[in-house]
Amino acid sequence: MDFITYEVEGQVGIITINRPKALNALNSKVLEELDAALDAVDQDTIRCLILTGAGEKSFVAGADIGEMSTLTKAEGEAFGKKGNDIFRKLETFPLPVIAAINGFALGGGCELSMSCDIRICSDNAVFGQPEVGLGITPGFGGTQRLARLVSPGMAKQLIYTARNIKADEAYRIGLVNAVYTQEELLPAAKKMAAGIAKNAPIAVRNCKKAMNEGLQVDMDQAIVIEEKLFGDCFETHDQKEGMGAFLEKRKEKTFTNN
Ligand code: DAK
Repeated sequence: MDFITYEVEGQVGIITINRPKALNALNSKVLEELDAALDAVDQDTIRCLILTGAGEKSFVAGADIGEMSTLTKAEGEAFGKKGNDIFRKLETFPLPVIAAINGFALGGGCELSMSCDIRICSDNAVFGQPEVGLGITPGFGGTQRLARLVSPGMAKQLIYTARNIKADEAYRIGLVNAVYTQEELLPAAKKMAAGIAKNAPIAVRNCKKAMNEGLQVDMDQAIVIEEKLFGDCFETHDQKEGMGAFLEKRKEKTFTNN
């Protein structure tokens, strides 16, 4: 791959968007490679993914403006679908995904981070949806995910004004969970990922599914989704191991993803 690197450290997979000369902007090739990288993740052994950008300046500075500038209506729709399909794949991916946002997260970059489960960032991170200044709407789910993650009023303010915000404001409005220095960011992401990876993987996966699906429906339906996924855990080895370890006062647990 030219623009994506994938490394495995223990049970954690690290996907890096690696196009630093263009501040990791998303062109079609980057999107296709990200799609292929997700397909290649070994879901039997990997328990958590980290998504980050190469270099010290940018996570992803948006969709590639050069590539987009000449699109026709039909091509624009096709480009939007390509991105949306991949972002949705990430959002519904059976493993938790932590976005380690190491700089600019603008437009499609902010939208990419919002397709991840958890966002943490470096203190030089900058977030924004600058699309209306370019004559377009956010096209990779920004109007939908930002309004769900922060308050609808705050999402509308950020999107209508196209104003960028810094890490501290992103933290204050709940867009990111924590802010670190550049040096601390990846180690913090890896530590969080390791904390997730030690837990029962099917239970973690079911929690992601329950929260993702439950947030789309009313509480009566949501609680049924949770009940079903809760019940499913009782067919797993890992439920027996987790509860067995507690009852036997054992510290070591061997979760097998079964
Ligand atoms: N696209 C392409 N190239 C980019 C880029 C981008 N988004 N952002 C930066 N680059 C390139 C620059 O052109 C420059 O390349 P060279 O000139 O060196 O060849 C290189 O990266 C370094 O950038 P700068 O020289 O500008 O660096 P600065 O530090 O001065 O400024 C900056 C950094 C991030 C403030 C600035 O680069 C900037 O404002 N970039 C654009 C940010 C932006 O507006 N991003 C949002 C793009 S809109 C859709 C689906 C999705 C979308 C739209 C439609 N459909 C449904 C069809 C998504 C839209 C977006 O993401």
